[in-house]
Amino acid sequence: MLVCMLTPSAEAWHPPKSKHRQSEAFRRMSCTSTLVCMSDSKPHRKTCEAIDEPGHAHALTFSCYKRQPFLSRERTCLWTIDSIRQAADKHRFSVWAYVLMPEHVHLLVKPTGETYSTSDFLRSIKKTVAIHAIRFVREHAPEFLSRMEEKKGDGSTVCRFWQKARGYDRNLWEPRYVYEMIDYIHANPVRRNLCDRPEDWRWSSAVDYAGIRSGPIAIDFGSLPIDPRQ
Ligand code: NI
Repeated sequence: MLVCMLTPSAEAWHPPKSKHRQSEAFRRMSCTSTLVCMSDSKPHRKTCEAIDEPGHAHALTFSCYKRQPFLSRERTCLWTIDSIRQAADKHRFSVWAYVLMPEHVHLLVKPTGETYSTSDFLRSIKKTVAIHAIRFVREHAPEFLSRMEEKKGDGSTVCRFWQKARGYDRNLWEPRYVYEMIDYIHANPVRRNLCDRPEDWRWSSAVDYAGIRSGPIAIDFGSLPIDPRQ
């Protein structure tokens, strides 16, 4: 089904072929490489193109420019949270799970419409955060600007908050894999020893799932499939 080569550990995230009648869109689906963020010690530098297929959820991963920890500041996390909320609203995506790590973001979303564009949704998130961040740095921390600058071939420079590559996008449609992905997303900060329990991380939907409180992004539990493991 997928053109990309998979490591054994990555295979776990790909739903079995036999369960899904492949559409033409899926046969055309290609991954430019193999990323699965099984280990956060490795950069998320690879990209994968998925298909905007009705009824599918999308697991998205995108990174800060040159994988720098731009999301280690509260203000950038708040901009990103706000931007995800607005983009979800505008592009009609339900948010199922998320985590903001210091240098990357994992997001599991489910489009609510029959037609949708994950690219437009993602672009909308990234653009808003980048505008805020670059404006802030120019005004308040110009010494930081060089870390965001990319030199172009013609000698000009552009400022980047996000890695230029679109990031990673995986289609998910089987409940079992949806819930494995949710657990995987929430476990990110624990694997990195940033906290003891997933729900201790401020920038994550783990608190919503633990029933502790509502986190900063509303999780659309109503649209989630039933957890087959229960
Ligand atoms: Ni990760």
